[in-house]
Amino acid sequence: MTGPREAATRPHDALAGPRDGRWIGTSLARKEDRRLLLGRGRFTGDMTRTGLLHAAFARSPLPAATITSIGTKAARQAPGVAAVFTAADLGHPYLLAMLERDEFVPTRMPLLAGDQARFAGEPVAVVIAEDPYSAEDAAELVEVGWEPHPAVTGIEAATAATAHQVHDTLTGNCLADLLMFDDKRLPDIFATAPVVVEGTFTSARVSALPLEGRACLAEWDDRDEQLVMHVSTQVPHQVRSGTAQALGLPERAVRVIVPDVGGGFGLKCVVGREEIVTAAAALRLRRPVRWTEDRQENLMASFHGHEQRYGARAAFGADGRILGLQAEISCDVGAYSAFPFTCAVEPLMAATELPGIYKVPAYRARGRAIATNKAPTAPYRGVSRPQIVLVMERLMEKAARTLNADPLEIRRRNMIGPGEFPYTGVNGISYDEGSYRESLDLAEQRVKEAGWHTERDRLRAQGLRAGIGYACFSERTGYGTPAMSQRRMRMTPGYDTAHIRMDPTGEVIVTTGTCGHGQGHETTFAQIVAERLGVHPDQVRLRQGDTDLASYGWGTWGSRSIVIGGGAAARAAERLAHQLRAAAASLLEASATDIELADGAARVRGDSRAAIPVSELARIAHFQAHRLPEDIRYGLEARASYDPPGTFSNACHGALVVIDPGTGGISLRRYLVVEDCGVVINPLIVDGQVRGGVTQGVAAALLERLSFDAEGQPVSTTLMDYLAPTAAEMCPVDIVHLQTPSRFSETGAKGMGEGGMIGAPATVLNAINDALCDTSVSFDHIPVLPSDVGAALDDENPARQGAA
Ligand code: MCN
Repeated sequence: MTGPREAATRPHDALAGPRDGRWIGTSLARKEDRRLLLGRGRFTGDMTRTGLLHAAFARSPLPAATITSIGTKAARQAPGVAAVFTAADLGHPYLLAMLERDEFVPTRMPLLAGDQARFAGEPVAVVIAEDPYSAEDAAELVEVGWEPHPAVTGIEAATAATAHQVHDTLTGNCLADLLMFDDKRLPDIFATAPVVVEGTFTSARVSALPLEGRACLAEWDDRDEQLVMHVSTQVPHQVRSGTAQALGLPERAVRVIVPDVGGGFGLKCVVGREEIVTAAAALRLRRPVRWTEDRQENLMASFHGHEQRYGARAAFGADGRILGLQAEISCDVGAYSAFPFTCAVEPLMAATELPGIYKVPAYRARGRAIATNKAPTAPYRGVSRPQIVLVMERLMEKAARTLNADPLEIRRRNMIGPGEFPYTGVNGISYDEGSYRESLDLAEQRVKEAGWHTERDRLRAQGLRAGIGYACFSERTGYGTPAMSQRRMRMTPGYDTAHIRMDPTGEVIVTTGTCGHGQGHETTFAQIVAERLGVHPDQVRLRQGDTDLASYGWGTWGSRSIVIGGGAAARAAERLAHQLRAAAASLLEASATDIELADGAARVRGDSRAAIPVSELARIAHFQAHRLPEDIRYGLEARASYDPPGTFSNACHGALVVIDPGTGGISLRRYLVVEDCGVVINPLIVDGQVRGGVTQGVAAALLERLSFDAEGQPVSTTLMDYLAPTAAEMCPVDIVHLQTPSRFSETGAKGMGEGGMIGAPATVLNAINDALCDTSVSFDHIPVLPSDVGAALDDENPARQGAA
């Protein structure tokens, strides 16, 4: 165990009192690592049952086609096959994600395509067999009659006047068209502004690429009359709600249990159709059924993310201050609206949060969700923030270039500064206290001290192209129901609830509606609770991911868990602490206000002999209840909910990249993150989160792209074609913490689980453009591939092309 990271550079009055104890801020090794490193994790694909059946899906080979017939006879007669189900066999079940806005067009996502296939890979039938091989073989025998029609392959094609509509009810293939802000002064501002910069900024469609694909083992429990689903998901309660709605069951008849999850990254925070079909098969056959997604299915037919296009303009004054901002945002959301968030989550977030940390006086943004014949999108890590940060940071750089000014100085002039918090933006959002200016200053200082500029000069002298880039941003985290309700989702997430109890041996069990899947919640929640109860974190067990254990909860996504789930756990622990103090006061004949909980005991303050171990209190509370006053008898337990308004963490990233002028290959040399997520509960875990996120963001900037051919067929369906980052593409990431505690968070912590991913694409892109600063080439898209660089430099210098 090490002590707290020496990083609190800001005064921290809010943390006085019980918050200022031992466990918060400690780099405890993750409790969950031992079982995972020893191969004792329990993943859905590892689970088995007597009489287990296996599911495989027959999928559409075409991106857009009318289904004229489905023949299942051959598949049913294949060896080992127990059943085959089509949409008609299951009664055409569907999921419907709803936004209560006129600008939103509701569309159903059928669990199995019945009359139309809307993307290549869409499930059309499910085969249930005694083993997975027989199921896959038989899935090939499902005979589908197709009437293909031209696929809608992208935003341009989808919005063309002659475009085929992905759903009959759409016009212009538009699922949502949201004019969020529309300042009428903007035309004048742009007409008179000394500087106007603009660009078309695009990000490719990518995969969240969790190590473990989606998976479900479903079984019918006759005793409880319950459909029990073991699902690799981030949102067990929403899987339960979706399943209950789609199959017409009461919610109590469905139980969702989440085993260990091998990553989700947002892909698993929406409800998948295959999992419900697996459950429907188990329900019909009254036998356990398992489905495990393979990599090809994952890349082709799972949820994708981040395919967006921004046409953005910003007007600046001669002093470098931004005067106005406007953006047309189009998100290629694929064929369906994912349950429960809807496909509007990307344009809504983009249009609302684009100004970010900058003071924008006049703003207009229109965000559209465009349907295409591709797999639907899910809110992949960062959702729209990697893109909006990229747009703002590119606009800042462009303005600086036009004004011949220092790009960091332009940022400083425009960002919300110290003394301006809380700041209400042009977007109506209230930004709580952060360290925007300080994190940029510190990043610049660290970059100088570490000799990045000297290294860049040295590399340039060697004939390489080298560049340094920055990005500054905030990350809205832990937002509860009031903020979420602005989106007007029929299912509005936000709050969460924790239950806590102490057993007769003094061990603590916390049950939460959040659902960690790699973020170390078993450790950090234990740290929060242990500190409030004065016990060791090893005495605290977290129970999560079980809809029968926890009250309704909203799972883990949107960097919400430490603020909301951790806040609810802290509140519940505080109530339990109150009970412990009352019990100790009664037994020690002292006042409850004089009792302190520390080192596993309840003590009378100032009297070292008057103490009782917490385990003894727990024993008495359960086994000798008559010794306690009636109002605190009968066990020790409490429940608390938390629904905060939300809080903004912030960061400044810096990168040094090198471009090989011969091949166009781009490599990352240095990476720096100055991060402020308020009170850091566990620095070790936060650093791991930052490094993981940065790696995903670097990959989005340099490697990852799901490609489709002209007919709409996916062509990156294996890891040979879809370039995932490896250690070889990464460099060490230096991390520095600032701590500005949030007053909107029970623990002072702000979320940060997406920050690495949010900042890295803009940072790397700016570094690439800096490396090309002596040319007329610059890029506003990601990923930037070696071929892009090569082609741009060839265009720039035809002689070079000849030489190559
Ligand atoms: N933490 C802390 N102190 C803070 C803030 C966070 O110690 N001040 C620690 C906590 O252990 C917390 C973790 O860092 O669990 C991340 O915190 P938080 O920002 O609350 O995010 P969530 O726990 O809600 O996790 C969601 C976030 C998102 S949105 C994605 S996407 C993502 C991510 O987490 N997917 C992940 N990190 C992931 N990490 C893994 N291994 N796998 C994924 O799928």
